[in-house]
Amino acid sequence: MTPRFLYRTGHRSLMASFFLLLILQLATSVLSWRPEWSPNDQLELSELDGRKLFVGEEVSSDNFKLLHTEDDWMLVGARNKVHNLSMVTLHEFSRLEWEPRAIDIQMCISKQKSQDECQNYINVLGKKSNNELYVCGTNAFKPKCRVYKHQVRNKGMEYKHSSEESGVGKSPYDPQLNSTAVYADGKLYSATAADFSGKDPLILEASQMIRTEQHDSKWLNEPNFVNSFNIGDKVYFFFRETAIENINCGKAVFSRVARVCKQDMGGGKMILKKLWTSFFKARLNCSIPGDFPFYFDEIQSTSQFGEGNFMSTPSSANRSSMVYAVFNTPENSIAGSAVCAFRFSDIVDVFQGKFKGQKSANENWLSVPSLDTPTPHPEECVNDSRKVHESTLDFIKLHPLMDRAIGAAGNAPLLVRTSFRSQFTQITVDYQIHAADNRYYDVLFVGTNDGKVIKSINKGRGSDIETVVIEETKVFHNKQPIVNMKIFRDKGLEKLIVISKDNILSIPLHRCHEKRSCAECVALQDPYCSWVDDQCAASDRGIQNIPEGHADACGDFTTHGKMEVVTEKERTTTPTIQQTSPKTTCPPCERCSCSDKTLEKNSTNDLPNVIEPNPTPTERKPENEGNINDNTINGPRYQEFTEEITLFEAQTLAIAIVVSIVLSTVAGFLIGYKVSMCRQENTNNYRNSLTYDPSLGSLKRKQKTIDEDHYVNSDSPLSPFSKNQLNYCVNIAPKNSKLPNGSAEVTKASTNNTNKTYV
Ligand SMILES: *[C@@H]1O[C@H](CO)[C@@H](O)[C@H](O)[C@H]1NC(C)=O
Ligand SMILES: *[C@@H]1O[C@H](CO)[C@@H](O)[C@H](O)[C@H]1NC(C)=O
Ligand SMILES: *[C@@H]1O[C@H](CO)[C@@H](O)[C@H](O)[C@H]1NC(C)=O
Ligand SMILES: *[C@@H]1O[C@H](CO)[C@@H](O)[C@H](O)[C@H]1NC(C)=O
Ligand SMILES: *[C@@H]1O[C@H](CO)[C@@H](O)[C@H](O)[C@H]1NC(C)=O
Ligand SMILES: CC(=O)N[C@H]1CO[C@H](CO)[C@@H](O)[C@@H]1O
Repeated sequence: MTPRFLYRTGHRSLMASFFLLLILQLATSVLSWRPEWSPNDQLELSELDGRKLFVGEEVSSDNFKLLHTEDDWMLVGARNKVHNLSMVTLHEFSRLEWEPRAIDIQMCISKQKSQDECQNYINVLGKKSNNELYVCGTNAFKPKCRVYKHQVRNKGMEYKHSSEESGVGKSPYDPQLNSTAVYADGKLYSATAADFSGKDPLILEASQMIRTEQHDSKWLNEPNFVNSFNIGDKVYFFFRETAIENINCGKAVFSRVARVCKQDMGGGKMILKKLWTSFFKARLNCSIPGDFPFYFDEIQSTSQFGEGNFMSTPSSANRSSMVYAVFNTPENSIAGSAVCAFRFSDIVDVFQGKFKGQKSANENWLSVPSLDTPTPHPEECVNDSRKVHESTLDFIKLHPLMDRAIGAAGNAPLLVRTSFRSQFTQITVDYQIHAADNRYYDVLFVGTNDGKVIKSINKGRGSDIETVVIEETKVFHNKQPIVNMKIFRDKGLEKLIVISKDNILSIPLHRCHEKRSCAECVALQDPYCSWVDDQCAASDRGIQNIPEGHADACGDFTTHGKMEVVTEKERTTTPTIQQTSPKTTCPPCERCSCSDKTLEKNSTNDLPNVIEPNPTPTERKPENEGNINDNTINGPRYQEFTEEITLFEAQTLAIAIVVSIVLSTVAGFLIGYKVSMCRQENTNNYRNSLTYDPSLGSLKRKQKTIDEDHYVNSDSPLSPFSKNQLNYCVNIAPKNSKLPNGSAEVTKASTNNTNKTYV
């Protein structure tokens, strides 16, 4: 009522306040960092039904780590404990307790470690064939391993340990260190650091103590291990490390997958004695393609391997073994995260290919000609590695790195986010979900470092990737990073178990039933859901159209005369509230952050259910009259709307005109200002870089710069732009140059002048 009074008496003060408001809104929308895609649905924990919680210790950090899952239970390593939890209810079946001895804690504290660090964080667990558990922990910076038996004793379960041994090289000393281990065929394969300070990284087979070469940066160079897998006759390790092959062009971290043969016994008499003769690694290439690909170089985690396909497929035959991984950009560059998929066959292919090598210590790493590679190819696992010829062992010792990088399936990321607010930390994949549109989709669940889970698919049917972000769920409050995720499916139950350092929670895989109309149901583009029997349900039959997000068949269920009238009214009012964004698409300002706006506009076109502050109460109302809860939620919102309608109706036109004049003035000023800023800051050298068009999730090459110019420090050696050029200088260096002098000169040139590109 007050505003209406103001209209009549004081137009000036009203206009002034409008003016201020608009400037504020414009300024914030121009300056704020906008997400480049919007999920079809956004929700918070409080909205989720059927969730369960396990909190562990209340007072101290648990440092949860998912170690093993089987049937309906899982083993979670924690501070001085292993919890055996039900995956259905998250209640604790039993627990194993293992505290460090007081004297070990004292020793640890005397070495300047904190009370919290000087606990036993359990991080390795293998289930032996006789159901005994092999368990290792940091044990107050004095790693130890034990064998535990699990017994039923008067009413409760009990764990008893039968033996204890050193855990050096199996568990890290430091609970913060990123390490991984896999128990395969009765042997433990671990990737961690074998000393107090974390300076001696290794990959170890613990029964014969076969390890990687110590302090050899060619083998492992400041690695952060992420995951490990037992596949066939080999064990695979995923990690990131400082790239030795790039060192001439500046320090950079690359992502890798390495593999060793399970039956490796180390070399013969002298060379590679007690060391792997089958350790080879390759770079993982997760990048946005282009003349200067934009790399996401730092792997954070991987999913499990599964039979899948990065694109949707019409047949259950079109799948192969895959793994998905989450990558970040370096901390001191543009903040970005991406998800890439890798085919197992592509990984194997690269390991069967050429090696990278260095003619001498200061030269570039180049492809080793096949003629210089021993036969049979050293990649093959042999029955007795001690009998391998010495010259082959010499070659293996000097050439742990494969020449080619493993390309991502589809040659591009499946999901990208550039944001300072959050980055991806974890991923799990529900492989090949059969949707009601009769296609199969790999559904990705991506965890972030601010406690959210993003659910996404690639709806693309061919080689083009078309990302759909189905929903973004805030799972943990207070921004706890997600450290593990696991899909649990049993006896009709389906859920996603989400683990942070201090909490374990389960959420539904889908929330189809919350959509009340066919249109909403289809607009969600969720392969789990479809409109069947007059409701949105988890089903693979019924009405669904994932590529389009709307289905003509829905028409019969939604359109009613009365509703359309209200929808019309709503349409006329919402623009007066959000009118700033469509108007500031500012074509002259292509290079500045204004281009975000065009993107956003497109994304709203494509995804009908996006950025609607009020989820169209009008559509729902007639359909769920019986649902009291829903009406109470929607009621007040609906009323607000109608009030605004009457309030603005009288003077809408006049005000709209005034407002648009003011707006265009302000916008014009800001755009001009931005353009001038852009001109100043854009230097010539990244004019040809590539931008990602997130509205569609597809990749577009544009002859303009990435618009976040003020966040890029082109001088920084680690900024992605300069780095890409540096990579380029290495990769392009003459591969077949037979003159050693020639290649030495190129090396020099490339180190001296980083701006040169050899094209
Ligand atoms: C965990 O608890 C379940 C249910 O009681 C039990 O069947 C399973 O053997 C337990 N696992 C371990 C390793 O203790
Ligand atoms: C382990 O990985 C996390 C996430 O990638 C990182 O923030 C942390 O610094 C790493 N820890 C160490 C000791 O490098
Ligand atoms: C990585 O993949 C992209 C896209 O396929 C390609 O353009 C680029 O050359 C690759 N980089 C390396 C180092 O293989
Ligand atoms: C699907 O598989 C069939 C044979 O199984 C193959 O011919 C076809 O090319 C595959 N399609 C795709 C898109 O992978
Ligand atoms: C390795 O051993 C397996 C059985 O132990 C045998 O079948 C195979 O022929 C052996 N391979 C070689 C190259 O000796
Ligand atoms: C980049 C992009 O896809 N732009 C599209 C935005 O939407 C308009 C129509 O709404 C298309 O013409 C553009 O190609």
